Amino acid sequence: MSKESESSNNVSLENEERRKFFGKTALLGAGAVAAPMTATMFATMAKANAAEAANSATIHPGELDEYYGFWSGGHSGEVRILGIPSMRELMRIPVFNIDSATGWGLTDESKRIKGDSAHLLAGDSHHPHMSMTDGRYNGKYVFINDKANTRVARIRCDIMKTDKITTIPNCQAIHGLRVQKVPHTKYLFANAEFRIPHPNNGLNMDDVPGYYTLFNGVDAESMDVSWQIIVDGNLDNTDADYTGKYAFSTCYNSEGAIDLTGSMKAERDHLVIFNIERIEAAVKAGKFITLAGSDVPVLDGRKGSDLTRYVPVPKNPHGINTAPGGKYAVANGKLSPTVTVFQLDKFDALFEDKIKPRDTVVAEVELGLGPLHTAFDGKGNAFTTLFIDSQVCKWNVEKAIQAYNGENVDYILQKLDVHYQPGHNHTSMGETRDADGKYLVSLQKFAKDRFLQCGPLHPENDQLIDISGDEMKLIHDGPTYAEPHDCMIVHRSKVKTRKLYDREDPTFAGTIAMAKADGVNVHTDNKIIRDGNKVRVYMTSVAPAYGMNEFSVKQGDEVTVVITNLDQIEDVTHGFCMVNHGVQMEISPQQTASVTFMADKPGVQWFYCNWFCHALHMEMRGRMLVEPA
Ligand code: K7E
Ligand code: CUA
Ligand code: CA
Repeated sequence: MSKESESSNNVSLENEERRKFFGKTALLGAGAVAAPMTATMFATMAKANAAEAANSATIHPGELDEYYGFWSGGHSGEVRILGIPSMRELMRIPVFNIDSATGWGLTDESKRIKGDSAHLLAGDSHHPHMSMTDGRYNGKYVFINDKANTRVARIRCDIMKTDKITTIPNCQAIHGLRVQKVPHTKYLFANAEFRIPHPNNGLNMDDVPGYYTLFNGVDAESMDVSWQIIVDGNLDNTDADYTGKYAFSTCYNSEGAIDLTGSMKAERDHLVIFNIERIEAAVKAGKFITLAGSDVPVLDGRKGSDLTRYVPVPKNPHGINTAPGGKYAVANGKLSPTVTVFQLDKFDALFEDKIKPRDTVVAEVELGLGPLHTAFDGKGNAFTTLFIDSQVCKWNVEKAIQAYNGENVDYILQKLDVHYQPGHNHTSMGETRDADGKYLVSLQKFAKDRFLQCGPLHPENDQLIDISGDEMKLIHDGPTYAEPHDCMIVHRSKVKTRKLYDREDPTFAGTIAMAKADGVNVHTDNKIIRDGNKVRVYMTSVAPAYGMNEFSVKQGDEVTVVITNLDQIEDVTHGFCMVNHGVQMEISPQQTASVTFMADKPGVQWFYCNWFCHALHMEMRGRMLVEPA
């Protein structure tokens, strides 16, 4: 049974006293200040405010967090799970990378999941997003893109392991990735960023105007690409609405340039809006082409198409974020100090050509320098990262619309310094109907002086901000390793994980099927099957011993070791490492895992368990004898 955290009851007496004292000072500071405050007084007050907020969010040893945070791992290629508000790293989920601890990328099961890209050992993950039903997280999957190798992947939330990886054909660099929110996540929407020649056969490099890129709809269950849409310009970030009818993507290179200055020439690039119903109808009606090397339907969504609309937006816009109510979406200007607010119920009229593209814009207001991404509290307020100003700007959407219409209202509510240069930010449940306005995480690209020096390479700095009151309060600095671009914060009630594997789990069904074909029951048998120069070694494990403590093969054999962990106790994970063979893997309770290697060195080769499992863990080992050829 989960232990409830009672963080709010843990404020110490000392802090109670401090709260009273600084509470008064804060009141003075907010209103007409009686006596001018010195810089030192201000710093002390800010510190105390932060300390007070931090205390209310402290998760003491043994207590559990209220939220799961899913972080991308950037060019480490993985996904990480953090607890919020503690910001403790709970788990890493290898996806596009290889992982020595779990054997991800080394085991036969993970290679099967990686499929045609199993030979690729690197990745660049940016945007983790959970599957939804009716605009709410459904706890089923987390999806993530790989910009480096044009892939998308799916993580199963019951076991928190990657179970599907798909390479998107006909394009390069999947960047923006979001899910269809309503009625459920039928599609992942995946932006290919870089424009390329078609066909990309090495004969047309200089035909730059002929380059194009594609917006992709990926079936969330099969993880096959359902359709691709040719667009004008390139594609950066994407999001979807709360009716299920539209997805939309920002473009920073409407110029179609291949160099930096060229992509900054135009004062406005655009948001391209995709009409999902029309796209599906066009695919059904067979109004598509296919491109060399795949049979995925490709539709033309360039300007003039009835599948898309293009709305001019200043300037090299980056993030696009739908507000929880579903009424608005906000594009972040990056090279323009503005955010552009779209009223989404105007999109129907736009597609019926009753209004002009810019008529969907209800506000375009200045926030500060370098707006990149926006998150929402579900109470009408938005939080935008200002990369160049190193700030988070809290602003009110309705007030911004009033100001844009010429009313004299202050739409900016607060600017909070963050350290330093924020990219994405995310609020608790903020991309769903359940946005609860409790926490904001701001992901900074630079840590500079915030942590102990660790050489020329610095960590990044993820800051936790309490947004439950009128004022944002910075409460935690959290160093992270390269390079979480994005995260999402999911209430723990939405996630139900297994404690043990199901013996028939589909992630190792292929291995069990192989065993069956060999006449082996992996849950009872310890057996060696020779098949020409392929040898399959099936063994069980129960702490602290493998079911087999020695076996023999011949030099030159291709050996597959299949291990089934029969332990039924939560947390008793075994490992398997064959010394000097670059082979190791995780075998969690009731899991079957396998790894294949060449027995190329004659002699005695020790293997051992490398996940600490028992007082006699060191003794959990055995010998492989390789007879000389
Ligand atoms: Cu802004 Cu890849 Cu979402 Cu980086 S992206 S910050
Ligand atoms: Cu089994 Cu360590
Ligand atoms: Ca541009």
